[in-house]
Amino acid sequence: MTILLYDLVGHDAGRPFSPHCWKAKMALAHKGLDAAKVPTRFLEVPKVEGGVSKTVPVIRDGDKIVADSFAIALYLDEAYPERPTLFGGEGGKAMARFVERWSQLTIHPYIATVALTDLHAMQDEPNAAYFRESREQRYGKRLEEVIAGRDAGLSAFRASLEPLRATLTYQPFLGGASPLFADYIVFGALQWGRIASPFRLLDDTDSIAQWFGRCLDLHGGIGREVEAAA
Ligand SMILES: N[C@@H](CCC(=O)N[C@@H](CS)C(=O)NCC(=O)O)C(=O)O
Repeated sequence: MTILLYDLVGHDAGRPFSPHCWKAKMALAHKGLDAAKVPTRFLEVPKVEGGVSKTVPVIRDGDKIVADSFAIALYLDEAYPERPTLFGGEGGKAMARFVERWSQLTIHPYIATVALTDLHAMQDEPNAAYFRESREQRYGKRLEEVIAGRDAGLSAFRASLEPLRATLTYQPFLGGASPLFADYIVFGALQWGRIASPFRLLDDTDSIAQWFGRCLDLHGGIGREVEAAA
């Protein structure tokens, strides 16, 4: 039976933007599993599969429902052990958790501040109102005030990626010679920025931009099915 993936979209269902949903999509593709995407708007998230989660991604695989991108990757590796591994074993799972925390705590906050108004503009009216209210409550200021610091923060952001840049001098992927879920974690964050906002997070000559290009090419180039924001 085809796996269902609830995938966050705005008014254009052809431009799914969520970093965590991208992680899940890359994980499914890595395992060679077909998934039917269910376009889901912010206000629909609490109703997914009878309200199993406050967030997407959520997948349904037969009777099994799994929420949270990391839990989905763990589930897929356990349920489909004969297919290519996402973690390369127990140690790989533990280290992917470090990459997930690093991405969440170091990469996500800056991309969120860059893309907030663009993400708002991607929503239809009721979802835009929800997005503005929930995010302005979270940040304690207007979206426009949050993004005002993005130019000033760019060089610090690029410098904060040095651990990734330095790692890529040893190996083409975080997973080594080929990608693992750790790559998709960071990919998801940068793909979110690429789809939501024309703001240039990376210089083209940056080795991270080259690694990101390699990730966009993976699995038949699924990452390129959605064009970069212009
Ligand atoms: N730890 C979760 C985070 C998922 C998450 O934050 N999803 C966001 C979209 S990127 C969401 O569904 N937000 C719902 C909302 O803001 O109402 C994961 O990795 O799946």
